[in-house]
Order: sequence, then C-alpha cells, then structure tokens
Amino acid sequence: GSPQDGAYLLLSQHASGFMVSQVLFAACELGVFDLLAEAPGPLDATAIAEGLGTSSRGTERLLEACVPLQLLDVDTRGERAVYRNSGLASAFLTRLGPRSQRAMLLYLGRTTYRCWAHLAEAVRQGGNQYPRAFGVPAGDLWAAIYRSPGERLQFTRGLQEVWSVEGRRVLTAFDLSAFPRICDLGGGSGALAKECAALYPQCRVTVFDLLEVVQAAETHFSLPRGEQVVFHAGDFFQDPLPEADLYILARVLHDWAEDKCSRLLARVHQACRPGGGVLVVESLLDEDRRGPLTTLLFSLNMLVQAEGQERTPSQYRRLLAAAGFPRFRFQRTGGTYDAILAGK
Ligand code: SAM
Ligand code: ASE
Repeated sequence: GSPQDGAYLLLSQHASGFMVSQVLFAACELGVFDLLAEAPGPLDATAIAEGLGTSSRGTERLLEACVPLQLLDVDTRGERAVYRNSGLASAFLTRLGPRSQRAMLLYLGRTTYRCWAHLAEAVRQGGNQYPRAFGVPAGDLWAAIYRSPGERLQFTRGLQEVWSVEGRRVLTAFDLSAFPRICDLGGGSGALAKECAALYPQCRVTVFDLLEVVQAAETHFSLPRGEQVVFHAGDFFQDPLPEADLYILARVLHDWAEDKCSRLLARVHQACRPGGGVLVVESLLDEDRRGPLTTLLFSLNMLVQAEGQERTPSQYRRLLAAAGFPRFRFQRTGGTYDAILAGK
C-alpha cells in the first residue's frame, strides 16, 4: 500500500509491455484466432497445437497468457481447459472479419517492432532505423518502407484496416458534402476513399499514390464502386496533382519533417479550387504535449520508422496557414485519429 509499491507495480507493467505486444502478434501470426473462429466449438491446447502445427508446450503457454489479456475466453471441462475467441478477438483479430486489424498487427510485429529494437539509437541519432533493422541503404524513406513487393503489400494492407473502425468518424467530423471532387493524396489502397464514397454518394474521390502502390491496390484490393472512386498514380512532390475541391491528407503529414510538409501543402494550395480545402486526418497531440500517450508513442514511431512526428493542432494550424489555408478548424473524434479542415 505504500507509494513505492504502486511505483514498483507500474515499473513491472512497463517492463513487460513488450511481452504483451508479442503475445498478441504471435497469436495472430500463428492463426490462433482464425482456427478458433472456424472450429465448431471450443478447443483444448492439444487440438489447437495440432491445428496450427505448433508445439503443445509452447501453445499451451501462449493460450494461457491470452486469457487475462482478454484475447481468449477459457472454460474448464474436468481437467481440460478449452479456449474460444473473446469478443475482442472475434471483432478485430480474425483474418476475414469485416473490422479485422490483423494485417496491421502482423506489420507491427514483423517490421515496426524490429525498428523499435533500435529506439535508443534512433534517439541518439535522430533518424529512422531501417538501415540497422533491415540492412537497406539510408536515404529514401519510401524505398526503405517499400523494400520489396511483399513489404509494400503488408504495409498497404495493414494501414487500410483502421478505416473500417474509424473511417466514418474522421469523415463525418465535418460535413464534406459541399466538396464534389475529393482527392485522397497518399490514399494507399483506397479504403478511406471507399468510406468517403459511401458516406457522400454525390462526391467523386480520386486516390493519388505512388505508381507501385496504385498497381498493388488495383490488383489486390477490389473497389466495388469503380464509378465513384478512381486511382491516379504519381509522386505528390513532383507530378501535377489532380484538380479537386478537397484534398485529404490522412497520415501523410506525420511522415514528413516541416520542410517537406510545407512543400507538399504549397503544391496542394496551387492545385486546389477557390473555396476548396484540405482535410488532415492525424492523431493529434494535446496542445501541452502531455498526451495522449498513444499519440506520443506514435510520434516516437515516426522517429524510428519515418521522417516526421505527430503534432499539436497549433503546429498544423501554422503549417496550413503558411501554405495559404488560413481558415482552420479541428475536431477530436475520441478515436485514434482526429480531423482538421482547413480552407483556402
Ligand atoms: N492515407 C493512407 C492511410 O491513412 O491509411 C496511407 C497513409 S501511409 C502512412 C502514406 C502514404 O503516402 C502511402 O500510401 C505512400 O505510398 C504514400 N506516399 C509516400 N510518398 C508519396 C509520394 N511522393 N507521392 C505520392 N504518395 C506518396
Ligand atoms: C506511417 C504509419 C505507420 C508510417 C509507418 C507506420 C503505422 C505503423 N507504421 O505513416 C500506423 C500507425 N501506427 C503507429 C504505431 O504509428
């Protein structure tokens, strides 16, 4: 009951935080939640190990750890423990669930985690850790992120998943119905564009991204509403931007340092119709930079995995005003990602 006890407990929890993440990543990777989703009923550790082709001694421990983490529910049948997916797992962790977050978790486990292994070095040097973690040359950020077609697909697939949960909230934070032509710059697979098209049936959305991403998106991610959502390949720092009334920048500005953000926003301002604007979708830091913790951790992630940072509303206000978008409003959604609408 002494303050030291509380402090020690907190320290212990922090120290094992990485183990919690790894239990989640490994269970997703091995297919625990998919096996249980497809099974006719609860399974014991032996049956799960058999189904996954894993050792029974390892599987048993992994399953046991999943229970207090609320990833699995357990029942005791005589001497046997039988497992089934928790509500959380059924909602978010199975491969085919409509709100699955599994691809992002696999990406975090395979790629992000390896960059975070070098966090101290990233802080020492101030730069991302792809060279150290993956032996790729320093320099071009997207060449490092898209270092193979497989990595590119995993990143693009992982990033789209959050919009099945948070897409509606960020797109309805402001009424966008007055913007008939929308361009989602760095829009990846088009998942946010698809949500946008469903919410605003009179809008047409162009997804703009690098050629290799647009090609992967067209091959691997089917868009049923082909009329309303179109893809446009290009480099947003070099190539002409499609003309539009509203440009969406979702998790794009956080990748880049100030100079690149300013360059990109200046180009957006040039292409933007009078009366048009920019919808910035990012995780917003509190003005005093004390939180939210998730956003502070994401900002460290931009250190180890990118060139940018997470920012406060004032920081975005300054960037946008300097680029010619002086009319600024922001809405916190209560989710991970918030919305800023800036007008020309
Ligand atoms: N907007 C999507 C989302 O929030 O899910 C994807 C965000 S992802 C962090 C950044 C995107 O910017 C990637 O899809 C990447 O391919 C794209 N991108 C990076 N550099 C680019 C460039 N020079 N021109 C066009 N797109 C670029
Ligand atoms: C980026 C977003 C991500 C660049 C690298 C990234 C994410 C993971 N790695 O723009 C998704 C957001 N999650 C975190 C932890 O930042």
